[in-house]
Amino acid sequence: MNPLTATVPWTDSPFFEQMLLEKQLSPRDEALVRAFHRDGYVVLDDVLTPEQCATIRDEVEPLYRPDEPEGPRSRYRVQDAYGECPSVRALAADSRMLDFLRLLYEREPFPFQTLNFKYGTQQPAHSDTQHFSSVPFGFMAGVWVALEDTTHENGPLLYYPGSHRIPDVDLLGIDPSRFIECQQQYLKHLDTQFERVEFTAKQGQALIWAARLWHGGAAITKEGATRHSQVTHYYFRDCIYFAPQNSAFSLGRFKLKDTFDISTGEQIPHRYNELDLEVADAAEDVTALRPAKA
Ligand SMILES: O=C(O)CCC(=O)C(=O)O
Ligand SMILES: [Fe+2]
Repeated sequence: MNPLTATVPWTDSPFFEQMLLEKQLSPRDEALVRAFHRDGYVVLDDVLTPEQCATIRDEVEPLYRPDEPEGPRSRYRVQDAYGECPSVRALAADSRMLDFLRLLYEREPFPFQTLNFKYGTQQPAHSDTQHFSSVPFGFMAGVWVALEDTTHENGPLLYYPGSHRIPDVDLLGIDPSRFIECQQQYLKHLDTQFERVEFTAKQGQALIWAARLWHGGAAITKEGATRHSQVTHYYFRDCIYFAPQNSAFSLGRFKLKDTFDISTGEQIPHRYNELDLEVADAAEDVTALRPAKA
């Protein structure tokens, strides 16, 4: 195991420039990786053709539930449509995305969740590590793909370049409601410290965000306007996967997330780099881990 990348993705490392030099990437890859390091996200063009976007939209359409305002499957959102829709699964498992994530993280990525949206989410800005985190920290990424053009009117994705440097919230899992409160404190400062960008995406474009990049959905200002899009969330191998709310991760107690690679169905074990782990103690859903006995 490379000690420089044992605790932090190399794109987030203070030694980034030196490591980049050693890799001798193509000018295109170097520019993309440098942008990801600096801004916490990168945009890729033409990931899908208009026909492929239409296929995903058509396959997912019957899964929206017009009578459900919120929830994993609702009038505007379908979680894990990959189960029913081959096109959703194919995008999640797209080898160009996996190759690029390998380059950014130097670890084996696997998709563990998909979200399809028919309308803008209008979600307040957040870091996805609020829901899914990892040890070592930062080994999670989201890939957002426009399945139609987005404008300032149809509730575009918004994000704050550079906000991936804001540390994670750790309240030791004492009171989950305080977790949200703490995030809201961060939110108040975001607009004063970081530029707020609305992503007016072209159909087929993808935006890859680093685990801690703050992002959300802007307001829909044209009533009824759709904003078809797909998000795939990726973890990377050889990490502990956990939900920070209800975890006391600084004390080594995790609300673990059992994850599997949605492209293969393979369950991915919690590991710490090259170390196999076993449960040391489990109480009320909170688990302590220890190195597995050989
Ligand atoms: O598409 C959006 O508006 C945001 C989605 C999001 O935050 C996510 O899937 O993590
Ligand atoms: Fe998110």
